[in-house]
Amino acid sequence: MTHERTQVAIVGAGPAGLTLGQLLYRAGIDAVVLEDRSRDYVEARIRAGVLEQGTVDLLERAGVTERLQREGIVHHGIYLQFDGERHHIPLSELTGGRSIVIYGQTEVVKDLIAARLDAGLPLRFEVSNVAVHGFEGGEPFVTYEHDGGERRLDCDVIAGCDGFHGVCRPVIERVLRTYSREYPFGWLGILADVAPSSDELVYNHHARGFALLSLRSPTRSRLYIQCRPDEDIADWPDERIWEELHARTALDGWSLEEGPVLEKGVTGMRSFVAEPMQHGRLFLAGDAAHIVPPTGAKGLNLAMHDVRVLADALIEWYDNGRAGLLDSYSADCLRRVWRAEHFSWWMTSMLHRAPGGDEFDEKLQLSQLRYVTTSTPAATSLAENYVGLEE
Ligand code: RFL
Ligand code: PHB
Repeated sequence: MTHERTQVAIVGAGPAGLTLGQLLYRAGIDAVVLEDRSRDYVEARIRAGVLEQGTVDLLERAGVTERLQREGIVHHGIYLQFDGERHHIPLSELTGGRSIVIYGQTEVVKDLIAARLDAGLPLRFEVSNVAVHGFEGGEPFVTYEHDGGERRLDCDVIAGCDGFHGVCRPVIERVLRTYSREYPFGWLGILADVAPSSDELVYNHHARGFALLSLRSPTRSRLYIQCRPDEDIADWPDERIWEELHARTALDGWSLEEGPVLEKGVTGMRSFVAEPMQHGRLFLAGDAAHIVPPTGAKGLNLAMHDVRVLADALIEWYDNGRAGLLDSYSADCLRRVWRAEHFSWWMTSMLHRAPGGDEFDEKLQLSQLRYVTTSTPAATSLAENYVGLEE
């Protein structure tokens, strides 16, 4: 068994783990990041695309925004489409000038990995059998296998940034209270090699089901349609996906441009929160602690907020010996988590066709959509949640 020591052991090289690593590095705190997948796999995974200003600011603090500043696309609004009409929600106008930035999570992750490796900092891909120990006392450590050998990593603190299917949350299951909701639908998403047909994101309510028009760049569209949670992607040749997208987004005087499909997949939808987000010296951050359905574009942004709070708490602890911020870590994160949980659930309920639902449900959704697109206070509420509430 090879022994090693660091200050913070970070499990998971997603946006949460990698950003935490950079923030700590910049504060002079050592960390080792362990990831069970390969670098290629992590850099190819297509996920979120909408960054709140607070997320961009944090990446700036982490020193990884050179490409984001060049390639990120600032949006000042979104559209809600229903009943054959497209309505604009002017996010910036309603929130005192705040906006969102379109830049793929995949690109954020690539930038963070490059920064970490360029700085010569430890980031181990393809580790296996990761297990966390000793966090109930003062001497936590992580064991894992790498390059055919067994390793032990001693540390002061373990950051569980290993996503929803990771190992850190299950080991403290008995001290956690969990809250969850499964939705009876999923999203089928495609990345297409075609310029976006709309200048801003379009969230579509339709009798056939929800559809979303998003983008990754001036030449790449990202499009989603509501589907069954267990939908078999093999049943969806490209022509059928485009047909469905056309049907759900049709609008007089506007048309959806098609292009080669570069990637496609189905993702289930759930809401989930585990409380508290800490046990002893083990801290959970990001999807390891909570999940939101993607309709509010909040998952990545929440993960970034968690690691900001955690980094500040660790810096305070190492620099001044004060544990106050570490002790309040969970409570400080959960306030924002629950706001995002509500917003994501609300957007999801307003925009998706509920299987088994009836016309009454649809009438309520349409009434709510009409309200948020005609009442300035209602639109403002949506806008301030969408761009991300201030602390
Ligand atoms: P991640 O990204 O899942 O990273 C966790 C990492 O841990 C690794 N891992 C392990 N490593 C070592 N040992 C183990 N035992 C391990 N088990 C797992 C994993 O391989 C992985 O590399 O979690 P993190 O960092 O908390 O980041 C969270 C975000 O990825 C997630 O919330 C967002 O992608 C959610 N999301 C969106 N969020 C937004 O803010 N805006 C959006 O527009 C948005 N769109 C989306 C989304 C998620 C989607 N999917 C695929 C669920 C759209 C979609 C379709
Ligand atoms: C995306 O571009 O992947 C995206 C955008 C907005 C969402 C969810 C996903 O609400």
